[in-house]
Amino acid sequence: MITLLTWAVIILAIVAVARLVRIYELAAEMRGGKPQWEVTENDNRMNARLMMVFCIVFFVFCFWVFFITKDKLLPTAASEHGAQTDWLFNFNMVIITIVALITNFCLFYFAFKYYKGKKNETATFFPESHKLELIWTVVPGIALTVIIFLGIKTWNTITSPAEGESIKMELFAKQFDWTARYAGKDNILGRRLFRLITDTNPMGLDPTDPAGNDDIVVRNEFHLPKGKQVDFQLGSRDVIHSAYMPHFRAQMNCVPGMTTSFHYVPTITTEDMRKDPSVIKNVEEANVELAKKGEPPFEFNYLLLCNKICGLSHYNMQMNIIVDEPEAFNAWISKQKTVGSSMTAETKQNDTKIVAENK
Ligand SMILES: [Cu+2]
Repeated sequence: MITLLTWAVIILAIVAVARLVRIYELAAEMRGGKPQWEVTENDNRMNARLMMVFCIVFFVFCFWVFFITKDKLLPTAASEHGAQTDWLFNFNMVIITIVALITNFCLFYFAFKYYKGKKNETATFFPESHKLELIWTVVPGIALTVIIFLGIKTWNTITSPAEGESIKMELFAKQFDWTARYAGKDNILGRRLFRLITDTNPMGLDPTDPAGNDDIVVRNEFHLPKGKQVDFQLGSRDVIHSAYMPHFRAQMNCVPGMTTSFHYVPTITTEDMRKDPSVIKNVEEANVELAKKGEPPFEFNYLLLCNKICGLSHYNMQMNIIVDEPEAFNAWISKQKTVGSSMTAETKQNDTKIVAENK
């Protein structure tokens, strides 16, 4: 409420000043001063100087905003390719910043420098210059080619099928939660059939597929081993969702009726990431706010989020990811129940019947 009142006062003050200036102008004209539409040398000089003032204030403002918000950007990349995409992002930002500084400075500086028109002097007539056109075509052309080439090269390595040894797993989306499934000992994910989806078999896993027996289904959180390639297969039960794992710089759509994929190598364990200065700072800040509200403090966790607005509880669609050292990961996964051992006999029987009917 106070802020609303403050804004109202500021806006009214601006309006009042504008009206006062107008009254002053009209009064000056009535006293026989210069007509208000006449632009004098003084007016031009004033505007030229204001151009330079605006240019400097604008630049300072941009750098200040960047400086105060840089900690709010994503923390250190926690995957191998994440370091590459971050490098690309920074490379692009440096080029953009340099070009923006030069072009915007020129824009304001020339308005400042040439505010004074000289009598009997006309502007140079400059209809065409092939040299100039060649420069402004070739230079941005080369810059864009370099940027696009580096971008495509990185994109292709990230999105190409996983090569070599990898842990296969599936991230399955539905309104409004995630389920993670590991391919188990055989490293082959069992079949899913949408006709089998029921309350007791929410993913529609096919009990007649032997590859699915050793699969492991987990909810709430899933673990990943550090330094091992993880090959994700992504699916959706209802609408388009998007699996977004910001710390690993990974995002891929989950589309009903088709399978998409993404693979990456986690490089920092959850434990080590909690010691990262940028993470510590943000967690401390957040905990100060939580303490004010009397809520318990929280600890950093990697997240799987949904990044497609998929319905009412979209905002709540998240799952924690724990990156462990490989030994700890193996110990954790060996304790999880397989699909074969957790599916009830009744579900198995019903689903086997449905599969047979639909053959
Ligand atoms: Cu979603």
